[in-house]
Amino acid sequence: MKSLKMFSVIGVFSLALLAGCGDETEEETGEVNYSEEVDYTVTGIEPGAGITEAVNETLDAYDNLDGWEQHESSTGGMMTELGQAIENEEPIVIAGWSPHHKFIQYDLKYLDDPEGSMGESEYIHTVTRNGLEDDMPELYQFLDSFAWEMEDMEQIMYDAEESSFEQAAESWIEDNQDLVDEWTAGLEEVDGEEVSLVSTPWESERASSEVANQLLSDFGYEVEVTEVDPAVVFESLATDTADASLAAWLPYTHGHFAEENEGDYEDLGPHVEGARLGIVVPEYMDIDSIEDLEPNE
Ligand code: PBE
Repeated sequence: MKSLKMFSVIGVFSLALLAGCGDETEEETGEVNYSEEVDYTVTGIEPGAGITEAVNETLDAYDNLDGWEQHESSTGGMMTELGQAIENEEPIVIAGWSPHHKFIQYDLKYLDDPEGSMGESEYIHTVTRNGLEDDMPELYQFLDSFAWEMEDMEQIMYDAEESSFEQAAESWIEDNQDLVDEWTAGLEEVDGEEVSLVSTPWESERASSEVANQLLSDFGYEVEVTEVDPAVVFESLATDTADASLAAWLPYTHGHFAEENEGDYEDLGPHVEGARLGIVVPEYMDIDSIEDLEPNE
């Protein structure tokens, strides 16, 4: 299908050349140059995010992205620009990831990434400081059991848009009592034992931390959730300034922070699979691959 379309495009183009009218403008031929329209810019998010670095690597990895830049701002800023572009049906190229409610809100697609520079399958891992298993075995057991699906996280993120993470997590817990009972099976009531969870400011991590916070608080733990940059998540565990985190995107997004701190923290494995980073565009844009973008020459 795709190659047929290619042939006909080349066919029309060479006919046009033969007829001596090869200097038609893009508008006359009905072809749009999305790359020019987006000003050769990927709309990115916070400078400290793993995805920001992945986008920079992507700009280096593809020859056709010569002259492109990433506009770093914030997740809120990116979402505002995305919303405006979609309202006006204009092209936009963003740093995108799942799970995130933008995929429920809008029709978006990941561009193919033949160089794999945005990583492949990602998992969100539970990580702890060394020694937590000995110090707080029940808490460790709970963290080790904590595992769910992308849809669970997306549900909370989506509901939180209309209410708050507190309320969204509370109703998710109510609706998923069986699963939650499995996680908390080994927990005994404690009297204000302190737990310090370290997290990042993105919605997926707000969802997971809030669920853990509410469940542990119900058992009498005094939970503190601190939101920091991904680099600091790993540092806090390695220096024993935090007990645990549900915010480690691996193997790619936070891979180098994990490497830098190897041996100084413990990885309990993924609590969710199916996460992903990518270069994302609205469905209405007629391109499928990062390679369909054009250099700024
Ligand atoms: N994210 C969401 C984060 C992790 C969670 C993909 C924007 C990042 O570090 O890139």
